Amino acid sequence: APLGVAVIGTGRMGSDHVRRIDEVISGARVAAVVDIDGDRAKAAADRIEGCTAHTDPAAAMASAEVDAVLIASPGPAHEAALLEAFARGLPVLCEKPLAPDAESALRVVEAEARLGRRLVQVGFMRRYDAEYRQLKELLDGGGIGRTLMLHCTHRNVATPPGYTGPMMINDSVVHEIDVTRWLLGQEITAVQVLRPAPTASAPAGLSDPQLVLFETAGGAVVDVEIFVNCGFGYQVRCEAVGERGTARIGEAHGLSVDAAGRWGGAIAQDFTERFRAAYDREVQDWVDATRRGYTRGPSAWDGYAAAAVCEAGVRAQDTGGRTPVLLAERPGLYR
Ligand code: ISE
Repeated sequence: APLGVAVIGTGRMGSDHVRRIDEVISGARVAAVVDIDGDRAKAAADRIEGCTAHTDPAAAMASAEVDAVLIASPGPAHEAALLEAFARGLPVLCEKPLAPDAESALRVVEAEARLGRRLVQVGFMRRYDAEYRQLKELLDGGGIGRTLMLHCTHRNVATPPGYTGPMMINDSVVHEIDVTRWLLGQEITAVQVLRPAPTASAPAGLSDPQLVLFETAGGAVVDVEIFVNCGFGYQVRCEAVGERGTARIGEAHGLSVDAAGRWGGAIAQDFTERFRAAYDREVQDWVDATRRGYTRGPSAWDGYAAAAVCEAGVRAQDTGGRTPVLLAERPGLYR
């Protein structure tokens, strides 16, 4: 029988995942949807045969039709939903952030460690992007020698109303935090943030762009340009500089047209477009592993470590200083 998934939260990511499970993924079906807005939950459920609508995550998880949970509600609601899923032994794909701060993320890690087995995969979907996987394979295979530096670019077209400086770290740079830890296999030990005079396109009070610097346990240095009102497109790039060469991703532009005396192509406008295939692969891989009875991919520890680096990053934005990252001890489950 297909895996019955409860999708919690029917906002931008949640409704995209409902569509994905319904139309793209094999071996799973949307058995329940949850939203604090009952009308919105019902509207989503009505489009899918045999899908029930709920306003309370616990009620959805209690359904006999539900075998696994996809959490796509706002970050502050994640911890309670995760602990409920643990209590029922239900596997979870949890959108980032695992939890909004390091302290609550560590509580989730400790709760899962007490269970003694992994139930959580965190939604760091770049690990499923074809280009990032190629880069990881190259670095792991020693193709360019030891990695000395990463140069990363992360640009968004524009920010929605209410967007704040800390969100540049917590919502956006968090992906480079995960990518750095994953590509290098090293923890991030310190963060600094430099702020050029802001673009006139940024809303008043938002210091945009920023240059975020990481140091890693193995002595690598990583720079991240985060520019969330660049105006022209969604761009994510990464160049690894090794002892014997360099490697770049994020420059593939698909269709290129030469006409009327010009060459060029289109730039993606947002992450659902740029990372569509990565999201598909991520959710399919979660479904496949879950049906076979195990959990793999980015772990709760990865979610916690990212939250700890984000906290240091937000402090570094405020102080302008070099801010060390202090991590708790890694439980044996994640070694
Ligand atoms: C958004 O929350 C994401 O997760 C995207 O992947 C990221 O690129 C974007 O900057 C964030 O706002």
